[in-house]
Amino acid sequence: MRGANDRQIKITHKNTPAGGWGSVRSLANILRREGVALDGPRTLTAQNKPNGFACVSCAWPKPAQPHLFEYCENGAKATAWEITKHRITPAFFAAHGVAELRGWADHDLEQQGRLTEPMRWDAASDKYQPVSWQSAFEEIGRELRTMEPNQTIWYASGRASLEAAFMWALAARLYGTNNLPDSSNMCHESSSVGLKESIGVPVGTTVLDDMEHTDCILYFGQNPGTNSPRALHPLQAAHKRGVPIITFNPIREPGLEYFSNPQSPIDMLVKAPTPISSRYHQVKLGGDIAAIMGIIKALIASDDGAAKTGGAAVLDHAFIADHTSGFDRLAEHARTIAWSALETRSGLSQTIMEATAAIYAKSHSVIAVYGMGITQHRAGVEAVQMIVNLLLLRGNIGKRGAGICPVRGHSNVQGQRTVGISEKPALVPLDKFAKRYGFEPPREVGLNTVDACEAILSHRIRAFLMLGGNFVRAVPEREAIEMAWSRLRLTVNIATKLNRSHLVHGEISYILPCIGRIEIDRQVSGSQAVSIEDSTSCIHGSRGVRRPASSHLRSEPAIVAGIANATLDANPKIDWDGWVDNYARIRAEIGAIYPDFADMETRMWQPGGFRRNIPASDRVWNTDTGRANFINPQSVEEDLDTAKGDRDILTMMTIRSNDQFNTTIYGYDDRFRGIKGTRMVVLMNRDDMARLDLDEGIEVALATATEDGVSRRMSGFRVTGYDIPSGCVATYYPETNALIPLWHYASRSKVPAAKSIPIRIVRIV
Ligand SMILES: Nc1nc2c(c(=O)[nH]1)N[C@H]1C(S)=C(S)[C@@H](COP(=O)(O)OP(=O)(O)OC[C@H]3O[C@@H](n4cnc5c(=O)[nH]c(N)nc54)[C@H](O)[C@@H]3O)O[C@H]1N2
Ligand SMILES: Nc1nc2c(c(=O)[nH]1)N[C@H]1C(S)=C(S)[C@@H](COP(=O)(O)OP(=O)(O)OC[C@H]3O[C@@H](n4cnc5c(=O)[nH]c(N)nc54)[C@H](O)[C@@H]3O)O[C@H]1N2
Ligand SMILES: [Mo]
Repeated sequence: MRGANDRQIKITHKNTPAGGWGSVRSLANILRREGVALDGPRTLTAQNKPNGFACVSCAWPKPAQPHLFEYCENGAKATAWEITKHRITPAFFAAHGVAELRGWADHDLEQQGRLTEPMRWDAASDKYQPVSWQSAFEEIGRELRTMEPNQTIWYASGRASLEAAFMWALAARLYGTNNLPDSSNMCHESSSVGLKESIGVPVGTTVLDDMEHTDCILYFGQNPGTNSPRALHPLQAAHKRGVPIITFNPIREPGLEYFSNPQSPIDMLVKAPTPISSRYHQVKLGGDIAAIMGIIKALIASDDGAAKTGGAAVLDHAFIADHTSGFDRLAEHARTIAWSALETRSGLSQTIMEATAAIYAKSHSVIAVYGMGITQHRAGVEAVQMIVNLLLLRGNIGKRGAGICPVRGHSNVQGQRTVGISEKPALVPLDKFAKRYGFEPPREVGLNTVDACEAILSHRIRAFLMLGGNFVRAVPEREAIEMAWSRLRLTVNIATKLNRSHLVHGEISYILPCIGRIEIDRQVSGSQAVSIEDSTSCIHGSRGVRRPASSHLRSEPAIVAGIANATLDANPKIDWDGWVDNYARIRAEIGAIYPDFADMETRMWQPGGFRRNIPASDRVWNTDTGRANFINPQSVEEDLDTAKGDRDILTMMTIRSNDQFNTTIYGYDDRFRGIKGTRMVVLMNRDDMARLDLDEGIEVALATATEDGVSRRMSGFRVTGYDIPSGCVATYYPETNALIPLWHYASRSKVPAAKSIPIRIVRIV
């Protein structure tokens, strides 16, 4: 095994621009490592192409006119990871017991390659042993039939197709539960809750075309260089058009500073990367609400001034009058709040907030883009709504070149919610399900991710079924969760790669390996296509191009059908096997329940996909007031996350490196941030280091600074000086998830507040 000790650690303290030769080299290395250096590049040419496959990495939209190579470094890495030549066979599990594998690093587990056969954990030998699909389904069905439906959880990570997701949600409801949490509960649920209240849709309002027609882009807490690199193309184009791009982020993310397009020979040769952000403001962690309030305060002051002097209005009063509700309360709040409070909380000066307001006011059409830096705080929902407030002031929703753009994570996470994976029955057309399939769906609210963790900790759950993902690694409170997990009666993991969740298992545990989206999915009626919905609500067809990693694999729809057949009573209106024979039949069912999806069979092949109806994009507001709501935030000055007054308590964000996809760790380098060979760093402001007497490079422990009687502590972090606001630190996710209390989440959305964990640095003596 490759151990941490064999790696050379090198920290250069230098940011590298996104893209460029570094990106080309990094991709070549990974293709070589996965054994696909020769045929991998051909597969990549089908990525995000009409009639090709939709990238398995992020959810950034796929343009109608794709580039010759419509993929980025990280999308290509995700492809290489899935099409790897490496395999985990039953011989691997015979050689390595589960207790031993639990000691392996996450990277090493997934690096073993694709899972190839269904496996069942054998208690006597503590090993996973091969099992037939039939007996796997029979035992799972037998067990589930003995349980109360609400004692089971049907989790989905956001990658599975619309077809698989629809079947998964339907199977869970026929079985009798709305316990359908998904990765979105840890991600953009703050958007789903916040946007629904503000503008009546739980999703963004922009499409790619808006990027081409915008006059100004505001970027809050999202890191496109690493997490949605194809966004750098439209950003680069916008920059070249002279569009101001104003970024708010505690750290200077290289992808938001400079980009060298690896697909443009000129960019690569002239060696001068294009700047991306025209202004970069290093806001304090959780300081966005205050920063935006400052911008709003400046806008309202100018508008009030103009009203007095008879000058041109700064706000779009006609839009505010015709389309919105709640303006006066917000305006009053902005007028009265003190600049000093806003400066302290945001870490930005009044001048910066006023200058941003001036640029915003000059721009006809403004887009606000955001990500986890906004949603993963205790006030995550309010932060989302604050961005909407800013946009509404000048009618920047529902006009070309403007709108709100949450950047979703997993490639189909938004789509899974659209077709029924939700713990909230109010969001699902249950009556239609009841009518079409002749059953009474459960009506009570199910468990979201945090609730599911609580229920597991209090031993109320007997079975956990996982359609993709790595739940135990992704959630907070890792130690307690791992301990409680082994008390589960049944754990079922539908997966492509081995991960920690498979090793921390229940009394009966199965690994059910599935084919990936890049692979050819052959069923009775021939090779099948699937579909996904991107961050801009466009639905795309996707067709695999590679031979499956093993002949024993089954598709996700086939596995869901296997579990459903073994668990549920026969239903004459549902032909699980027939649906699997021909996925067009599943799409017909989706279309029958969700009218937006009618005729998706042909429309999903339209270049750029087809867009669902998003009423807010047309200024139709499905909210409680029938208008777009300005929502006045409660917590502008207050820091909900970290106790005030104690300067030894720092606020920690957990971030992604350039070499990972969530809990999948491709490697130990973060090229963009100049960190090589390790992920066990704590990035700190140098003044804080001096104040706390911490030298560069020393090893420290981190302890969660909460007073709930639980001690959460991890050691082995290397102090690393970094350009980050004082009082803030950064570590990598998922390593530090053990430090996040389960109760530390966004109010109302319950998204774990993974970007604002109060911690203390503990010297090791
Ligand atoms: N290659 C790759 N691609 C991915 C993923 C991956 O792991 N690897 N993950 C996918 C998934 S599921 C998701 S959800 C997305 C995640 O994509 P992002 O939303 O970019 O998530 P993070 O990497 O967690 O980074 C959040 C950014 O917010 C900043 N930030 C943190 N706190 C604050 C704050 O209080 N205010 C502001 N303004 N900024 C803040 C951080 O510095 C960082 O730049 O990416 C998806 N795409
Ligand atoms: N501290 C901290 N915690 C976080 C976050 C953070 O920023 N900080 N981010 C949160 C976010 S935004 C998210 S989305 C969650 C992610 O949580 P999850 O979605 O649960 O985790 P992933 O790491 O994306 O799941 C990886 C696993 O998915 C399986 N897989 C990959 N492809 C497929 C496929 O095609 N089919 C199937 N069936 N399985 C597949 C593989 O076995 C792989 O091991 O983590 C959250 N946790
Ligand atoms: Mo995510």
